Amino acid sequence: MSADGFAHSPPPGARADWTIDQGWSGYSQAEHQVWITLYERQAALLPGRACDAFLKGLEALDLHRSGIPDFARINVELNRLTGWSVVAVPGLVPDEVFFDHLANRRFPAGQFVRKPEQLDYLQEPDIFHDVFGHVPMLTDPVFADYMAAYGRGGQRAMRRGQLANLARLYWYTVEFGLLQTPQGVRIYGAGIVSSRAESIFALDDPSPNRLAFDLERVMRTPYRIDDFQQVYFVIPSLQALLDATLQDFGPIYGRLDGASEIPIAEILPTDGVITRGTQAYALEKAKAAQ
Ligand code: HBI
Ligand code: FE
Repeated sequence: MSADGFAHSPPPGARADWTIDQGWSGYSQAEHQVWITLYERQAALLPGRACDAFLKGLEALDLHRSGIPDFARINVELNRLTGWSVVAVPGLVPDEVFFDHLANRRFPAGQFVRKPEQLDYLQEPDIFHDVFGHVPMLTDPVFADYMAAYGRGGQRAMRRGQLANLARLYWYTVEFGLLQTPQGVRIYGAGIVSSRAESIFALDDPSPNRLAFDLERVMRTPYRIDDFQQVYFVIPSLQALLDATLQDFGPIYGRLDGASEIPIAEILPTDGVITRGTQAYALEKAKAAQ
């Protein structure tokens, strides 16, 4: 039973766990070309922006220019490295299905490819967002453990009605996380690394806040689903992220129950500030929308 109380049944053609066959031989040349165009744009941009674990993962899985990867091929190496595998799904799956896959080291990746006119942004994760954005980090043993721990945490959070807080943790780490390194701040979040514009904005633009990661603070912070983030959280290491999830969330959930949401652009006196943003981008967009 999912969080909204309805038992979701899988769409026609999908198995009980919502997986489908990738059908790699069925992709058209035009679909492979969309992957190639996106891959080349990001491959040119990310050295010096994406973290080492991500760049090493791209190489390890041989995700390259020739087109959409065949999951059967990349799973051999991914499995050997961290026990993870990529499974194809038709699109977003119910939370309880999603968490069960993660807890069992299966990453559910959209099987479909965005249209050429959606090159810059699409709301629903397609195969480029999922496989280029998320899968390379799963070759890193520490991050791979974090993602499995997140899946188990999600299952517990559902039982405790804490899904919204846990979704914020996912959003500000797995999707939009930044990592402090001796060479400077680098990207590990899939939502950033799979987007040309946000790969630039997240590191270079003076508009967003960049704050030191703090698990409880992140769980109180709403996020944007329709535009660039107004705040990014920076972890000191992947190990620190994993360690943060290995604690008992019980007391945290207890404190969160009474805590108010933190306005998205606010900086608290207790925050570790890496950059104090101008919020110029978000203010500009809000004014234009009036
Ligand atoms: N399903 N396929 C897929 N991919 C996701 O990233 C995903 C999902 N279902 C739920 C979900 N993400 C979010 O609610 C997570 O925060 C749990
Ligand atoms: Fe994603």
